[in-house]
Amino acid sequence: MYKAGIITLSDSGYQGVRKDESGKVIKELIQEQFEIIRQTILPDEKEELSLLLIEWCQYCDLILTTGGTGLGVRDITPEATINIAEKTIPGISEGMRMLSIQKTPFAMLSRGVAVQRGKTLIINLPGSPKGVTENLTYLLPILPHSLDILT
Ligand code: MTE
Ligand code: CU1
Repeated sequence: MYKAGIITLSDSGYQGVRKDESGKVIKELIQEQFEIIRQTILPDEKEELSLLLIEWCQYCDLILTTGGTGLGVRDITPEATINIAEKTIPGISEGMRMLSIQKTPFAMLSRGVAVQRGKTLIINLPGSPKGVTENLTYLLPILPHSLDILT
């Protein structure tokens, strides 16, 4: 089984004023196919996320983030991810937006990226539980082959 890490980016989730529904949804959706070895909530801080991604890339084959992909001043997930990336994989994020735009035009506002660092695949999902479910269900079938190529 490939090893996965899940990171929720949310200032309010980090402070404990909001429940982390999206992180929970990711866990439920992937736990049969992946061994989840790390799961946490971070505030929307670029440097903090970049450092954690670098660390987790040593242990995880797949890292999924949720939240912080929009246009808010505090939304820094794509930038923090690109900062530590070796390659970007535009097709994954293009596919996610293509799918999501058919459900809501607001999907145009998600700036999430998918990248490779070492043998790890990192994918930014939007913050809402609905967005997570829609995108991850669509993505799941291509993940095993993507990871086979990386490792
Ligand atoms: N994608 C899907 N599939 N479903 C959604 O409801 N919401 C959008 C978008 N992507 C949405 C979606 C909205 S409203 C925003 S603002 C962006 O994701 C960014 O969300 P985030 O900042 O929480 O990551
Ligand atoms: Cu929005």
